[in-house]
Amino acid sequence: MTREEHCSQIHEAIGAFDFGGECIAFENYGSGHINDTFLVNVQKDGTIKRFILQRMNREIFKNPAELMENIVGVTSYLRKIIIENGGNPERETLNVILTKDGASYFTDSHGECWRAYLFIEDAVSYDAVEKPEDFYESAVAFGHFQRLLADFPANTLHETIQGFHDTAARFEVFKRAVEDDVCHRADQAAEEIRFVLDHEHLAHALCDMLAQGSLPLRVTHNDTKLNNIMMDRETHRGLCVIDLDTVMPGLAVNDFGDSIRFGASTGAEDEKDLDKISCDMRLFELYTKGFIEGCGGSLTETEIRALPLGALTMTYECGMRFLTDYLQGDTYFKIHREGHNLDRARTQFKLVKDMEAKKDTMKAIVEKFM
Ligand code: ADP
Ligand code: GN1
Ligand code: MG
Repeated sequence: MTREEHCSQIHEAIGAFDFGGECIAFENYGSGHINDTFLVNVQKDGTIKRFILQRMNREIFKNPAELMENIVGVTSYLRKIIIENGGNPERETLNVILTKDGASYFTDSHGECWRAYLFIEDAVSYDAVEKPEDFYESAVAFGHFQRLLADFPANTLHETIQGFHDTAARFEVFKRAVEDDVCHRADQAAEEIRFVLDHEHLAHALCDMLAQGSLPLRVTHNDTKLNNIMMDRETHRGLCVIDLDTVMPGLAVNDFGDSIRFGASTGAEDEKDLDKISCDMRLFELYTKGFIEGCGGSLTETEIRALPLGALTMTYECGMRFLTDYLQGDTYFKIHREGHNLDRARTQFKLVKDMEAKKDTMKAIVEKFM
């Protein structure tokens, strides 16, 4: 697609939504790995209002209607509770902007699907922890999010990505990718492949606990990266949990673990210098405290004890997903350089090793909060 075609596709999408004014500018926005995000400026009566416009990833989200049904369901549910609690529903939850036809998303002439949200003003999302207190606040907010959804009718939620955190199933997909080696990249990743195979127990531990009934299924976020939460610029509180594409029944310990994987790492997810990568136990402790508080006493003792395992599992799983994508030719996660997914996989495995070495410390930390 040429630049002009690309621009005209975005204009077509902008024209479809009921923004209540005239679009005067748009730009690429954010650093998510999945959707294409744009910031749209709309002028009305001399003032500028901002919106988020997203092209949903059709390769990944096969059923946009079901996806948007989940998001509309969850955000309207949250909206009610926020209003009851005297909060601001325009900032504390995502607000879906309908199309001029009253639909929750728009399909353009190329078959691409788009949605729009109110832009959450005076808030910021971080790609790395800048202040430890912010990480603590994000933990409270992610825990609170789960608690708010405790009574949401889980049976109304569609599974937007099948087996999203079924680590055991992902292990099978990984093994197939190694066998098929469609891009002839397995040689370059021999050490990382060995690491995944040697740690197969991590693919099963939580799945087994779930199957045995020792961990409850809850409505969880499932993608609790630090940049999936908007922090209030002024109060520094976790304001709004965003990126709701994977809100589905899941494990609380996975929500905890995914946050640790990303936010408690001392380096970026794609850092090439592995000496810079470790799991910061001070951040681990802050997050643990905040998450348990945010969950408001709803976590069981078994869940709390399994929090370190959640961190290990999510980090292992994410590394395995990056490596699978590298082997399959980078078709899932957006990449910005050659070998990007392999670099990402390497940081995750370095983190797993570091967490294994710090297992007793993590255990002692969570026990403090029992
Ligand atoms: P992806 O699925 O690609 O990660 P996200 O929904 O997380 O997409 O959006 C990408 C980024 O855009 C977020 O990390 C955040 O910085 C920004 N963003 C998304 N929605 C909003 C919003 N409603 N208001 C302000 N910023 C937003
Ligand atoms: C993706 O959408 P984003 O960038 O917040 C991915 C997560 C991974 C993460 C790794 C739907 O999250 O599962 O943990 O990248 N989301 C999806 O950074 O696959
Ligand atoms: Mg995101």
